[in-house]
Amino acid sequence: MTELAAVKAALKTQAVETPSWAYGNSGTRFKVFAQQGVPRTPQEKIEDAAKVHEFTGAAPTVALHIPWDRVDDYAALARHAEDHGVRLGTINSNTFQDDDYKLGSVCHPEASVRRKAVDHLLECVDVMDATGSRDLKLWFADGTNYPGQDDIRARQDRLAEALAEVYARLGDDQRMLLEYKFFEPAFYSTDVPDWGTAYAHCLKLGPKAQVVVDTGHHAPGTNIEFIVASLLREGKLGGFDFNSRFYADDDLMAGAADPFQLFRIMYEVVRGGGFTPEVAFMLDQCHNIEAKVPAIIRSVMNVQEATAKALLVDRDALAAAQAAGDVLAANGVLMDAYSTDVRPLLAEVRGELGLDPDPMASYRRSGWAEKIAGARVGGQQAGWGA
Ligand code: AOS
Ligand code: ZN
Ligand code: ZN
Repeated sequence: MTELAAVKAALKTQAVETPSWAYGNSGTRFKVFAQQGVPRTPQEKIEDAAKVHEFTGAAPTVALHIPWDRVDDYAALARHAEDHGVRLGTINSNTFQDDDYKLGSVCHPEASVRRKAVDHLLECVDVMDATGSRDLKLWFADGTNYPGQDDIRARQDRLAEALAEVYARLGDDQRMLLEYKFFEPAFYSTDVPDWGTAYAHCLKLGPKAQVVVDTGHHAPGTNIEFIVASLLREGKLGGFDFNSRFYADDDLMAGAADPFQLFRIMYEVVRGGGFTPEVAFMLDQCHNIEAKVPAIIRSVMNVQEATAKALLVDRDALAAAQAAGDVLAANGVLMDAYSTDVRPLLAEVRGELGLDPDPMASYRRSGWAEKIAGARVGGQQAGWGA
């Protein structure tokens, strides 16, 4: 196989999971702008996700969020997905949208609230059993707003206890992905603020516990690719929540704010052997002012472009320059790959997969946007920004 053939073959295997909540209305605490044609049910969110897959060929699964996507029959929902050419993916839990969680969920000082939170997480594993999902994604809004508000260390003990109970409930082929975020909604201390904390908990729990890196959850200037390299080295990178940020947890389209950063991350993924199904590539975004389905198509394409560039890095030339201590040559090798226009290559890959080379244009031509605008009245809010 030529090198280019190997790059194309790898690109054909790429799978980016899209989040059900990205299809719903969303906004900030200032305003949620309703859009026409927004899904009213989990089934309709899946139908939109299926469109993203139909035109990109690279988004075969859709993540669910419980309770936003709660249904009576999850097996039937999984069949609905399959009927539309996609599968249900990661199950996202919610221990942040209930009055009981004002002081936290699994880290709450009161045992009864912790019990309620853990029961919800266990319910999420029941859902996974029914949907056939592999991963449970855990993001905790837990933390404190004021110094002295609660015992930081005791909260870690409560967290460890809760995680251990959920871990014990996982089936042989199931995993838990622990997500970290440095602040928000808590403003003084967050109980899982960084990859070190997530890693320490996952290490203690065992191989079915893995860290998930949400690209928007770091302080400005953080070298995210270093975190990715380190987690991969330790066998603890479970996946990504891709999105872009300019300021905080902006949840803009992946690759929109800083495509160079996305490339550097994908390079470390490729370099570290992480371009495998063991690492879940997910989007975690909200499209507040732009049309949702095409924004998600664009995001998938942005991830594909960063991946293609990462795969094109001449690793031998890079290693040689690095070994020779040739700083500028090494940097040049990386920049050559980043500066390559990979759009023709991806168009070719799509053509070989029997897809239209231009997903955005083919989506526009499909008439789906007009169809859903006419058929769906009273679309659902994603759950954010209420
Ligand atoms: C919150 O900031 C996180 O990024 C999450 O991954 C969250 O769990 C997701 O947006 C769905 O609840
Ligand atoms: Zn996230
Ligand atoms: Zn987030």
